[in-house]
Amino acid sequence: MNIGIVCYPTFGGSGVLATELGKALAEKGHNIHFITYDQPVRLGGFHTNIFYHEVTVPTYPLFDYPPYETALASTMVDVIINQKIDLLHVHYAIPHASAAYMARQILLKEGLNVPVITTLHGTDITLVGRDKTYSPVVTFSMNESAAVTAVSKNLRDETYKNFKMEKEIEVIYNFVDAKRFNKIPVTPFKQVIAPNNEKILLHASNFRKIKRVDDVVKVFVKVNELIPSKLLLVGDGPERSAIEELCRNTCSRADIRFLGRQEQMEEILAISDLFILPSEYESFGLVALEAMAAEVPVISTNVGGLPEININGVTGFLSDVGDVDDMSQHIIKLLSDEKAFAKMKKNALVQAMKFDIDSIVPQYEDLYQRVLKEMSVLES
Ligand code: GMT
Repeated sequence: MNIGIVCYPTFGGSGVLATELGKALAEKGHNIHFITYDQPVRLGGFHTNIFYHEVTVPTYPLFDYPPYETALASTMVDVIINQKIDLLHVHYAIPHASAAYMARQILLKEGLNVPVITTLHGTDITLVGRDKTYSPVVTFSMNESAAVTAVSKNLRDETYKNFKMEKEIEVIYNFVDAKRFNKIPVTPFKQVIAPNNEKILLHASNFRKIKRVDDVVKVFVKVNELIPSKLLLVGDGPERSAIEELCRNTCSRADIRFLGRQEQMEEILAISDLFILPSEYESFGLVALEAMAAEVPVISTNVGGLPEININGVTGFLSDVGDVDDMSQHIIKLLSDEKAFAKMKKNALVQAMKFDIDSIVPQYEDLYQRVLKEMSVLES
């Protein structure tokens, strides 16, 4: 199949998932055409059947807001015609689903019927998409898609609750390539971070308010009082300077390291003991799944899709949003019980395997086949 994938090229989970899906489909022989404004961060090196089409948005003095959606729809039309695209898969509804609708209408006039599949990732529904500034367009373009998928049951239900859906939403969970996260021994790196064999706690996010990174620091401070530990903070975003200040005021500079944005999460996970994700909401929590694939138990909140991935008392622990006492107590207890900790690490990997790339990617392929079949039945 010739498949067009539209996503955000950044470090966000939706872009990461879309890129990993494209790479996996290319491995299976499909031709994958990424259409976005920058090279997706996880794309990496050269792949024979992966192509990247950049969306450029010309500026003009009249435009206070350059019209990205129009440029995106026009690029979609161009790529679909010239690369003979069979199907367009857009990740994150805003503005990808509505741009795809526009492209599809243009192509229908040319006698080309290219179905659009929209995958909902989270904030496109729960935060941004629900805002009345966007919701009529998001609702319309979801309903006009040939199929809509959500990355968790919780996100599916939230979408039904908040939008007038005429379309059924299929759940296709996010996935992880567990092989990539086999613990790689990285002793020298570990020695630099934790020279006295301290425990290593990890958090990774885009440092937005919804991630509650301040709770990560508060939890760490409590744990470190009883168990000598180090905290690694991966990522960057609007809250970073406030978090740096909180760290300066509450703990020793030597105990916390800001690593910035990182592509090689597997190397950092390989030296980590626990992953902390205290978010206000996560539709899924792809980083938590990657942690589990690296046998790193997850201390998370109990919101959104997180309980579908992180099983309380089995693969990690779930706490109420903001309950830093509960989170730190779970960590202290777990790190003090070697046997329970070892078991939880194994459980984390077993659970992550349920979301392995080899079982999830075929679900997308089946969906593509179904959509193309339904379309050809309608046309005949
Ligand atoms: O978490 C973010 O802010 C990034 C966001 C995105 O769109 O890239 O992540 C969302 O999609 C990920 C991939 O499906 C999910 O794992 C994240 O849980 C989800 N984020 C939220 O729901 C807040």
